[in-house]
Amino acid sequence: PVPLARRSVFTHLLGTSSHAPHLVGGFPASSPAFIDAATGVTISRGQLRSLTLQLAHSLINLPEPLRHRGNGATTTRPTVLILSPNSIVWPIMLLGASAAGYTTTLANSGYNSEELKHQYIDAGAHLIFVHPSLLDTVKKMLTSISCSDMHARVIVATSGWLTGVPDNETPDMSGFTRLENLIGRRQLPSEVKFDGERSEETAYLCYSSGTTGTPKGVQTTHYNITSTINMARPLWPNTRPCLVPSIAEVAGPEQPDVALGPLPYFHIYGMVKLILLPIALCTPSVVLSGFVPETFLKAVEKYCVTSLLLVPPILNVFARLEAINKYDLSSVRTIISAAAPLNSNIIFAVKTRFERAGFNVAVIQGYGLTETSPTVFVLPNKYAYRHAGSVGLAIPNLEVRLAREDSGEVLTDIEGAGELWVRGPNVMKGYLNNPSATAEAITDDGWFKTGDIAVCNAEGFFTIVDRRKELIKYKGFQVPPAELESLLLQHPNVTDAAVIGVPSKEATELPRAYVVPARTIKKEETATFALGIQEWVTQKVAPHKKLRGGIVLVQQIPKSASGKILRRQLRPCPVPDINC
Ligand code: 4UV
Repeated sequence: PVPLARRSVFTHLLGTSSHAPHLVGGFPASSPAFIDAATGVTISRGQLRSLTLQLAHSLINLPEPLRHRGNGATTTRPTVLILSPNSIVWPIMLLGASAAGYTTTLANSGYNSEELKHQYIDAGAHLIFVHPSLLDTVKKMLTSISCSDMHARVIVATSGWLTGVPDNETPDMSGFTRLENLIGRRQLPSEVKFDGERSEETAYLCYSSGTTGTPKGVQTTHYNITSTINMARPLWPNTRPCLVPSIAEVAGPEQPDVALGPLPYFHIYGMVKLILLPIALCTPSVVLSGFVPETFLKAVEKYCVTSLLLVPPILNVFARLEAINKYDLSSVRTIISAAAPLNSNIIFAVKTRFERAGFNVAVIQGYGLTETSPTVFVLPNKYAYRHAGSVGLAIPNLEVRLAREDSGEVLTDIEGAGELWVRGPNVMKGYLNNPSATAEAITDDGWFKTGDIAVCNAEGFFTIVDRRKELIKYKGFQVPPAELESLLLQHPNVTDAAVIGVPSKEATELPRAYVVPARTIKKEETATFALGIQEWVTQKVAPHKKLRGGIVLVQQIPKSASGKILRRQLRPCPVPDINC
């Protein structure tokens, strides 16, 4: 086991002592923390700490009514929502808000105003940090809930003041507070007060559908985060190096580690692996928004990136990408894939493609969930080849077991497949305002049921073989079928619907709807009818939830006696004759 700490996320990562003010979180204040790929602008650990404290100070000193909106949610903590693609100001917002004692809820930057409204209200948020390009979505959302003091609730997350590249000013931005207005000019406290008791407070609130239903707020506490960081940290003082490596251990001490990934910061994978863990390890993290292969490879070459954090669909692109030959990628030592299953053929194809270009990389997998903050398993580099396809070993301090899906009985036969249960300090506190979903997910004695089916070999290496839960993963993004089903039921021509994921090489899974039409559809009009529904859904959802797997018209949806959709019966459904 590794030592765990009951402190705030801020103190854990950016704490300093008056005896050693040149150190921030134990590393030199002058070390680079974040590098903006587009401009090369770098913020050091010292700057990050100072900017974070300035923002926290401003948030703490906001007038009382702005700190507590109380829009019906049961949370008493002030809560800020971030809606932004990746940008260099993200770490400042993320840490500044938690240093101020706020809960931060992270919204998918592809959300439309309706999807955003659900999260804003459910999380009990009262402030919003929004990227200038998404201000319209926020205004529409706040107008729809008749917000009377919009200008006080919204902070535009400008970054031009830091990068020197002017933000795209729009007339809409006038009258709103900009991020730089909350930074600078203030006398700062040298530390943020935080006692250990408060480490059970919610620091971050990402949304996950869990095993069933619509997205729920996952209450990730300060303790969950400080634990997950320590559990993933490699050579923690006074402990022996553990078998499971972190980014830094994999990269080795001789070359400074540099991390890069196209992962969105609003997802737990991006937040922890590209923002929080790099700070803890003093690993510069390169900030990039979106994935354009050549831009990505250019950044790898320019910033001598050692660790790439990816999702399977991007590895799939790499497996075929000729452009790999055009760049000097010799700095790369590890490619980590997580968030969805990765086929071992792709692992070998990527490794071979890099080898042909003259670069030797290890391609490994991690496995985790929003609810486990996130890491559960990592495959150590040295086993990358021998155990390709496995998600690896459980990280320290975590207990894992495989249980029978139906009875919860613990499997003793290690060859058998069972539902993966985990227990440890990185397991969430529970779902916000949803005690029944929490009780379903976490047993009385603290075991969290992942909803994934796994096997374990005699050496303790786990492989994910199936998913018990409803969740669909499109390019690593969660698509909750229940959300699409309830939307489809609002369509006047639909009487019943079920949504499942169909396998896709490019995207892992594509959401497909099985729909019972409200009237008889003639054979020749089926394509138009289905297309109409597909387009109707497209207009109402974020891009990752589009019904890219098509629509299948059926007479009825298979259901259990209690009315639960029997998704497995839809799964082997032969290629439909009525499809679009
Ligand atoms: O809640 P979520 O969207 O969370 C994630 C988290 C990914 C990780 C994993 C390891 C890390 O170290 C890390 O930093 C981030 O995706 O979705 C959770 C579900 O995604 C599937 C599985 O069904 C989870 O319940 N999933 C995640 N990783 C894998 C996976 C994997 N390697 N193989 C198969 N399925």
